[in-house]
Amino acid sequence: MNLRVKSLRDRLNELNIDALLVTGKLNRNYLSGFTGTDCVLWVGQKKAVFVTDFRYTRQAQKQVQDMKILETPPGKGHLQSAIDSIIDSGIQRLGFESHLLSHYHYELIKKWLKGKGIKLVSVMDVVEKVRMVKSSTEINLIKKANQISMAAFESALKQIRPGIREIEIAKIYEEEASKRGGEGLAFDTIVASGWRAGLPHGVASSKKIKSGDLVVFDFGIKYKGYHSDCTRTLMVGKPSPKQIEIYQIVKEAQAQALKKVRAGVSTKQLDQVARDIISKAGYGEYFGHSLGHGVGLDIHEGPRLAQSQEMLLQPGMVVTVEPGIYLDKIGGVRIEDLVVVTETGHRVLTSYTKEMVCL
Ligand SMILES: [Mn+2]
Repeated sequence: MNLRVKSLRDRLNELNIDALLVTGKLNRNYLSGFTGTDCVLWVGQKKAVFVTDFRYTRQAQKQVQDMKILETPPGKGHLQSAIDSIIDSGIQRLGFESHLLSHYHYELIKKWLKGKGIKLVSVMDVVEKVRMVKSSTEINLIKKANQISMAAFESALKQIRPGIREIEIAKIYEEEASKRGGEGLAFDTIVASGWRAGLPHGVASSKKIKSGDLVVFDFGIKYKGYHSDCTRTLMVGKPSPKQIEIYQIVKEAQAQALKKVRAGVSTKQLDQVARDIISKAGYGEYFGHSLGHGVGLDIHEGPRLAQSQEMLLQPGMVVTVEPGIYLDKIGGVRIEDLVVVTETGHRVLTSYTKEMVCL
């Protein structure tokens, strides 16, 4: 039984649609189990249809569960075949992923549906909401991605010294991750040193690391489609009082927010815990991003731990907790853990110390 499809079916009624047309790549793969690329699917209350073409039919027969597999003939697009099968199925209200369907394709669908008595209904983040709560299989894949990533990080860390370039450190991390089974990067590795540590997303550059630099190292990989995400900030040489001060504030904000992560806690409230600590210390305006985000098939997915999102955490969600302070010239600090939400609290996956490490 395909539980993911079942969860989606449970939501169709409240959305007032008979079926959902799924065009987003990660959503298609998530619902069907298919790991290839070209396909479209739709899920109705009684029926689910998966459309691919000759190149993928055999793979789909092996991977796709509880869906009728349709092979689109050469010269006809997947989307059109999917719409044809919808027309034949008696569906009246068809939901589509408005955030993942291009205007061009929307217009095409409208044309194909003309006079067929089917209403197109715009919906958003329906499958994404199902994806937020991970199964134990998914959590194990994220754990594995994280293990590989942490080991690669600890190797790369040993090479940080004055004179080496940020990009060299990033490459060492990336190579070490591949050697251990990593299947690509979750995002461009951030190694941001000195003044560049003040750039929240300072992707590794040719800048040489020097003594007196804080180094923000934000890294993650992919493993069987799932992502890992971690940040540590290292000190090269002797820290200044200001560097120690901002490090300690971020560390405290991270620890206090992390402590409160458990099922039933509001995402907005968690962000507030960290924000209050940083603001009271006088650095509120230098923490210009939200506290964290969900991690799964996508590196940034729901739930967002942010002022703009009021949602209660549920067991099985996997989120980051990553406050930061970013200053001009002096640089910045971010500390990020990847955690699994449980009924009674949370499990931290990222393992490296959060004390200030001076290299
Ligand atoms: Mn992150």
